[in-house]
Amino acid sequence: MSYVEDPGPGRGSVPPRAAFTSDAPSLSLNGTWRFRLSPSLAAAPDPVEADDSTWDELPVPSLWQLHGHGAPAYTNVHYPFPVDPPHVPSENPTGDHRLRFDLPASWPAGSALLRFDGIDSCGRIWLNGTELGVTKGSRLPSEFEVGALLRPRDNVLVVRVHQWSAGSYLEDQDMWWLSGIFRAVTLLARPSGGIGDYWLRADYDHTTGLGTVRVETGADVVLDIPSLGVVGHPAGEPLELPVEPWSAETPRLYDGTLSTVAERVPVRIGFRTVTIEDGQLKVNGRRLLLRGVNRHEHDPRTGRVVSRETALADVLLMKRHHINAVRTSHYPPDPAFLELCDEYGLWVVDECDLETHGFGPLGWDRNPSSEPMWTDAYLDRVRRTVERDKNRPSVILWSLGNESHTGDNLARMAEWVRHRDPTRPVHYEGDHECSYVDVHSRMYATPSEVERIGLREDTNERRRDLPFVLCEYAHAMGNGPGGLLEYRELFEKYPNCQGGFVWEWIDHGLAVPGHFAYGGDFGEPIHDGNFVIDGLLFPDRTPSPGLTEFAKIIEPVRISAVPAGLRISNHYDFVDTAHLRFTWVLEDEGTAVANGVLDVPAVHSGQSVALPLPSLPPTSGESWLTVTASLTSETAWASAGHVVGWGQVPVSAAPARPSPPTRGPVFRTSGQLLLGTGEFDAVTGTLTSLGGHPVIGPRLDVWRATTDNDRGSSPGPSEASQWLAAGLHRMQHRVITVDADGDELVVRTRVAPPAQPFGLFTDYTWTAFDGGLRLRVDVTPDGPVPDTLPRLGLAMAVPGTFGSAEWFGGGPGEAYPDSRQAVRIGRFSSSVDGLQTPYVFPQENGNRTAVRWAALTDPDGTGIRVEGDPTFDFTARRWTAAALEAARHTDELESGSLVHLTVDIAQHGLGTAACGPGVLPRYRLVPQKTSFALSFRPVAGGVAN
Ligand code: IPT
Repeated sequence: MSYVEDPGPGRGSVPPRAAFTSDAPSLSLNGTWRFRLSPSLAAAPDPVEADDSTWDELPVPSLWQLHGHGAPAYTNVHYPFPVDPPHVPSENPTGDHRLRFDLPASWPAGSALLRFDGIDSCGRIWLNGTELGVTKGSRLPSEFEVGALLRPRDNVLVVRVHQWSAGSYLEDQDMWWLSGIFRAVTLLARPSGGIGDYWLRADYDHTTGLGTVRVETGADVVLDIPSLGVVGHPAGEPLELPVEPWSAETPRLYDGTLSTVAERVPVRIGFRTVTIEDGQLKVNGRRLLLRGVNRHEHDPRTGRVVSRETALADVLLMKRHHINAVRTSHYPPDPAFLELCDEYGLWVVDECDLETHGFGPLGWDRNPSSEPMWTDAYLDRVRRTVERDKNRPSVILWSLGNESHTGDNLARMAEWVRHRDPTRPVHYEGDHECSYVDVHSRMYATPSEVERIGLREDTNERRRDLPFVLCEYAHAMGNGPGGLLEYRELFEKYPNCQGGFVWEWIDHGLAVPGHFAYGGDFGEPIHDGNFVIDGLLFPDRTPSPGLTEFAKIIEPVRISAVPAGLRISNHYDFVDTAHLRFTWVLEDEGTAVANGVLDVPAVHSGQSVALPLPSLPPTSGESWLTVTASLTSETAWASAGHVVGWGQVPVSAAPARPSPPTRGPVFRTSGQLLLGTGEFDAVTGTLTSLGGHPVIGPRLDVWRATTDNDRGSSPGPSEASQWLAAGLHRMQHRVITVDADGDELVVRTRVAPPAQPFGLFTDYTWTAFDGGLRLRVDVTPDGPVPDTLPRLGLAMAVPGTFGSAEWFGGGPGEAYPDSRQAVRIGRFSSSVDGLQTPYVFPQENGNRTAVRWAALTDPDGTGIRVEGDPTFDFTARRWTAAALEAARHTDELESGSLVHLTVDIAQHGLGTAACGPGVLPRYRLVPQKTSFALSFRPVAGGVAN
């Protein structure tokens, strides 16, 4: 059997060992290589004897499909090739890579290792004409001994990479299929008497405050930790000493050195102990609450080639959004990422490079997890994971892989891990019985399922008594996730429910001219469309509203209104609030009128204090006190002033304003009705002009451009399919009467879709007052209306010149009923263009909620203003909901000559039905008899609102 289809591990490499650097010479072989792509192994000429002068150039590391050779392809679960294990297609794109290199003059003779940090999916390697071996396990390192083959000048390194191999059956993660040498290539001199491998175990006893450090390595290695006064401590001997522990909140690392006469290795030591006690996962004696995300490695231009700068950008964004944990879904990341997790403080679930999901749709028949021919590959993969990352204090759980069902090979992996590293528990979600894992893990469980787990009603006693985590939840595809608050409440209520990891960190969109591409955009015959666009970050790492919401949900300091004033609760797992400064600002209808500093005693982890409000000056309008907790001084990951928590206390409600006297009557002219500042069409009764500005509508509207979650089924038919079947996107407006006698204009209509017996009786009652119009809308469902509506409100259009928005209400960002914790009440402004959230796959977005009033104006301040009774939601965009629904990429949305405005009394929630539970009952918009009122005023230029 060809090495490509051999289900076993690669061959020829040295045993796996820890990733580390030392003072021994090393040579990066990253750079410009020669490259030739052949359509198959059979068609690929000998790469060793080849003349590469006619080959293309290719950067290494890279993925060749992103450099004009072949094309990316995306599938989620399905293998893009016949499921015929361990065979792969004969048409197996084969990329030959060649590099000529010289050694630095100072390069020492003797042993040297050639290290590959990642080759996708299988590489065969030759140096100076001698074959070194074969790599498999795309996101795992391989090292080959090359000392005897090196020459001072003109070394020729040849790496033949196959897109498909038997290993591809174990690498069916939900991501792009991309191939190449995508992580670093390094030559490492290995001095004789040097440090081949080491395991630096640093435990912490929270009852004594003592750390214990012990180095497992070869003989004659000594440890120095200058800041702890440790000098020349021999490896193998435990050493106990008082230390500050490491945690994600206090990532205290001690710099040290391991040395022999021949080599020095810098080490960074974090003291911490992971335990499972009383059914809880603890570090240093404290229960953890994992406020985590699943992180794939992604860059919109280079794919899974992720630089240290990009990894750092991820870590900083996570820390600044209060995220404290990462699951490295679904493979070990570039080693630099874990070093950054150590340094900045993140709890890590380090996951092995393993997923066989494509067997799922086949009933798991012939699934590698239970076939003996794959056992060695499974063990090889977990061994390389654990050995590589064993020195990272941030790693607190080993995860065997993802979505590979269950089987002996997984149980064998767990057994190996437990034996090799008893200090870290084993995670794997697919062991539903929890027979070989230490943590009970689920994905996308509903809040009520989590509640049952919290109540420990499980009849499986072993599983019942384990700590519980959601390794995936809150699928962040498109607009969403909705419903995060309900999970937080459960994690805080049940000690065994220890949080989870949002799916997922970043959209995997690939940058192409004009937009980000997703599955199907490269002509793939089978693909899963935009299911790969499901992150909290847009592909370019701009935070999406979902991340802003998640950050608010998990903020470590919570500030809330209580009858006596306000409450400050510390939700850190370890630290008190002494590093924070509390400030307040009082806003009168969104304008700051007073501010100050709040004197807050240090609140311990898990504790809270109630405080009276500061003394405040009187205000005249609706006013809110906003209290903010921010960092007093700079940290490694944020500057001083970075906000870690905030809350609002209502101080005074808007004064009751008597309704202004009405100004009638309605006049009729030719084809028009005139009422106050408004002109109406005499036949349809719709407003055509307000204060001289042409307008269209407002008319009842219940449609929104469906979100990925609206289109998701959870299970059962999606909301979107029900709405579409009902025809909610094409309602017709039948005018029953237009009654224009006296001071009121009353328009009775029935709004209904074609082919359906149901409708919504909708009455519009217009009155005029000095300076504007008041509208009351009464909606009465008639007949068998659908179970839910996307939204309920009005749609209208105003001149495209009204491109500036200002409002008093929820902001600054978008919000929906089950995703609205991140907005505060204030006065905000934005361009209409700036109100849009550019979801990679266009869909409903940009809703502003709890709005008291909003104005849309031109650059001179001329426009219209809408006032709520008391509040409304709105969107304003330069295209219709129909255009938004039809668009498949952001650059298909074209601005027209109008601004389309929706003004709603209700929106349906978002939910996470794209993968997970749908909209919870309390956030569903169920049609019922509804009345609401709004006022419309023209605004004159230069006049303040
Ligand atoms: C789950 C996968 O583990 C994850 O990789 C991703 O595909 C996610 O779904 C959806 O985006 S598995 C699914 C069967 C719940």
